[in-house]
Amino acid sequence: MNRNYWQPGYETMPREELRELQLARLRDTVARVYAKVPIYRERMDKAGVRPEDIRTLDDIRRLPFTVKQDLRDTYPYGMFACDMTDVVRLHASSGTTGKQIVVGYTKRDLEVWDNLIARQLVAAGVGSDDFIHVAFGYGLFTGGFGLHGGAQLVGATVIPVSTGNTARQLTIMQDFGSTAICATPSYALYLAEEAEKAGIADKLKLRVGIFGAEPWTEEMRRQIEARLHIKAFDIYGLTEVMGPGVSYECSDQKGMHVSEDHFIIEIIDPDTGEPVPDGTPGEIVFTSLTKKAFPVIRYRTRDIGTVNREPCPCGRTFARMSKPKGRTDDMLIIRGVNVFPSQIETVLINLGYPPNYQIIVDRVNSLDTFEVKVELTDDNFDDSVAALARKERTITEAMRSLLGIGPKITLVNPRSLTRSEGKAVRVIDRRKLHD
Ligand code: DLL
Repeated sequence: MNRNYWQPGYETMPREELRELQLARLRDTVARVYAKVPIYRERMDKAGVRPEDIRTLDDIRRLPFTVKQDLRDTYPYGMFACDMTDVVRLHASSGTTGKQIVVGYTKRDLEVWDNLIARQLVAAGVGSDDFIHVAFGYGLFTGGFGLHGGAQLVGATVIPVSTGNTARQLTIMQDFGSTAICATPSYALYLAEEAEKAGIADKLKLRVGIFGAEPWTEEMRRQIEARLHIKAFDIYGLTEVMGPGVSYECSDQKGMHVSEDHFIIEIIDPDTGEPVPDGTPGEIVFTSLTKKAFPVIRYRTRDIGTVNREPCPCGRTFARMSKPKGRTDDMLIIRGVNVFPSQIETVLINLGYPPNYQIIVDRVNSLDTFEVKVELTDDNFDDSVAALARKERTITEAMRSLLGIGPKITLVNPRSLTRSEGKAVRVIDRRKLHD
């Protein structure tokens, strides 16, 4: 058996068969949510669609969308589709605004979840010989426990470190011989920085990293790979849909395979809700096909990406989604120009700066101000005032040519911006305070 598949029967299933499986599972899910979840039944009644109207996969478009607000409005258990006695685990997403949302899993849901995580670990070449250092947060966040279950299932030795206490993480990595690390990319980079400072970056046994939970660029991937001496893989997921485990990279690394036997992916125009052609960017929408406790129908993720259904050299038949470029709600509109933090990251890394930055947007006399704080490295930190000013101008101009708008650049001391142990906070938008 090819070591890089966990469940070859599903991962390489001919697409025609896969579509049949999806349709059967979709019909089952729609019938269940119609019977058990009032908000789905009311929405479907209003749209004039009944479960038996779902006869082909295209009929999914007749179903109403679900959005995060629906989860908030039904907080905590209003969208659960099974008896609470069958729910064996809860997770939650804190979110930066508003009430948190709660999701749940039955025993069977957890088994599926473990298998989906196992798929992505195995696709990254991780196996039973590995020592997997799980530095995603354990707790209500899905990252820690999600990776944990899958890592155990493949028979690896799991090191459930969770986040925090970076010095201790490095000691554990060295002493326990961690070979694979799972973390947010920003935390991985922080670990790399601290490992370099302690002079142990090239003494670690790490060989592979599995990263996700926040947007990161290809440039960031190269940095992490070079500094931790590993190969880095991208994984994607969200609490509402499952947590990690929704899509994963194979060794070809040209997009993330969506586990389509468990989820249907659609890409829509966020303004009209209409589907866009494959390859065209739009909002990613997921429908779960097997979840029992917390199924979701046409959940609008607010992540922006594309889908590619061309065959992949790895043999998997699952469609691939692009790295999400960012969320519709992460996109900044500054003086009428759309700016994604990932674009800032690309420019900085290409110019040789570390990907630690902070974007500060404000409004002064009704005009947007746009500042980016950029960290110097130890190598260039002693430069003269004139040299620093030149550097700031160079960065401003590089950003202006990419974005059409040039931020004020402020160079700050090496390692002076706050590091995050989970998801990095890149943007401070003070305009909200004036609204
Ligand atoms: O971040 C689940 C997760 C944990 C995924 C560990 C991967 C690894 P939430 O906290 O609900 O769940 O955040 C979900 O994070 O809608 C995306 O905007 C973003 N995100 C997750 N993975 C990626 C990725 C977890 N690989 C939100 N690239 C999603 C870009 C990602 N963005």
